[in-house]
Amino acid sequence: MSSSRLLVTLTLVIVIMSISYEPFPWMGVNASDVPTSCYAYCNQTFESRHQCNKWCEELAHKDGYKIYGYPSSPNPRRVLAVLHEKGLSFDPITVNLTTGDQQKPSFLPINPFGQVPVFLDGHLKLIESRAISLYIETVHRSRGTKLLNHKNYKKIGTETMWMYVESFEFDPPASILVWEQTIKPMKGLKADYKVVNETERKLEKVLDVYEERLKNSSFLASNSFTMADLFHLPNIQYLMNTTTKRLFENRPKVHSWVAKIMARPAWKKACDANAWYSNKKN
Ligand SMILES: N[C@@H](CCC(=O)N[C@@H](CS)C(=O)NCC(=O)O)C(=O)O
Ligand SMILES: *[C@@H]1O[C@H](CO)[C@@H](O)[C@H](O)[C@H]1NC(C)=O
Ligand SMILES: *[C@@H]1O[C@H](CO)[C@@H](O)[C@H](O)[C@H]1NC(C)=O
Ligand SMILES: *[C@@H]1O[C@H](CO)[C@@H](O)[C@H](O)[C@H]1NC(C)=O
Ligand SMILES: *[C@@H]1O[C@H](CO)[C@@H](O)[C@H](O)[C@H]1NC(C)=O
Ligand SMILES: *[C@@H]1O[C@H](CO)[C@@H](O)[C@H](O)[C@H]1NC(C)=O
Ligand SMILES: *[C@@H]1O[C@H](CO)[C@@H](O)[C@H](O)[C@H]1NC(C)=O
Repeated sequence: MSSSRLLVTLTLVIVIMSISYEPFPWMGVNASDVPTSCYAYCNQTFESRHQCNKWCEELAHKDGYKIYGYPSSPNPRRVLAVLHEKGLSFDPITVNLTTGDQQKPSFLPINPFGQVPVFLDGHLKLIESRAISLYIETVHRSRGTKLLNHKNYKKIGTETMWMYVESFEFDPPASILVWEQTIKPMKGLKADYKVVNETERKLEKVLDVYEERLKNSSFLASNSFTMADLFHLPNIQYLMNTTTKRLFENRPKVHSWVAKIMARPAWKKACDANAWYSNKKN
């Protein structure tokens, strides 16, 4: 077969495929699985594919994001902070954690771990606040605050490293301290000060590392605010209302970092219960 005949045949195949099949038959993509605001997603996956962009246009903002959460609970706030940084709306679905709604048979099929947040984007369901945050940032990379680098491998490496430091070094002691000093008293239980004392020693070791790092860098992963900083906010917000606050204040660089990240308007909105209830669509 000559190369020009091959070209004609190939073109014909492509034309027939694109008129007789659903968009993206090669990917097995279900139209209802495409993210709400799918332009960025589309461009990332199918660079400059006219068909995809057209399709996105029809779907964009057809469905809103839905988030199961509870206004005062720390982990959903991580996702809310990302949504507000990106300027995205969402439909809040309140799961009353004080009455144990997260363990009810109606909620367990939604998240068998019995926890919030749960995030819905059409047919896509995600749990784990950090995974949800990364999904939103990836889909909406060119919208609102740029929370991660998506191009430079070394920057991606450094940002990923600090996100994991938060998850595996900072969060374990910080969430124990929040549990003992904030959640337990709310449930009418007494804090165990032996545990608080031991756990504070662990947190101090982490904050010493942060203090050194922040001598060289305005924020943990770079000189601008990133997802790595944002991930810390839910625990820090609560710890600043306990005696553990002094561990942050005793370290000047950590102290000013905390002040900067807590002052972000998106974070204030994430902590505002009224914003939770009034966020139905922009
Ligand atoms: N690793 C999960 C943790 C989720 C989590 O612990 N959520 C808390 C609220 S902040 C919860 O639902 N607690 C209810 C329970 O465990 O009964 C995430 O980051 O999303
Ligand atoms: C595609 O979406 C429809 C709802 O529009 C759903 O019923 C169907 O199960 C989905 N198919 C796949 C393969 O996910
Ligand atoms: C995606 O591509 C279209 C067409 O090239 C462009 O108009 C649009 O701004 C792009 N969107 C994003 C989020 O980059
Ligand atoms: C959760 O339920 C309790 C007890 O019924 C109620 O007092 C509280 O206001 C509810 N919280 C929210 C956020 O709806
Ligand atoms: C915490 O532990 C240290 C050493 O283990 C001890 O010296 C200190 O008194 C304890 N503080 C409290 C408040 O229990
Ligand atoms: C801070 O920068 C100095 C000079 O560039 C370097 O020697 C040091 O290792 C850096 N410290 C950290 C914690 O990155
Ligand atoms: C701070 O803690 C006190 C009691 O320890 C509590 O009454 C108050 O509501 C808390 N404030 C916030 C903003 O959580």
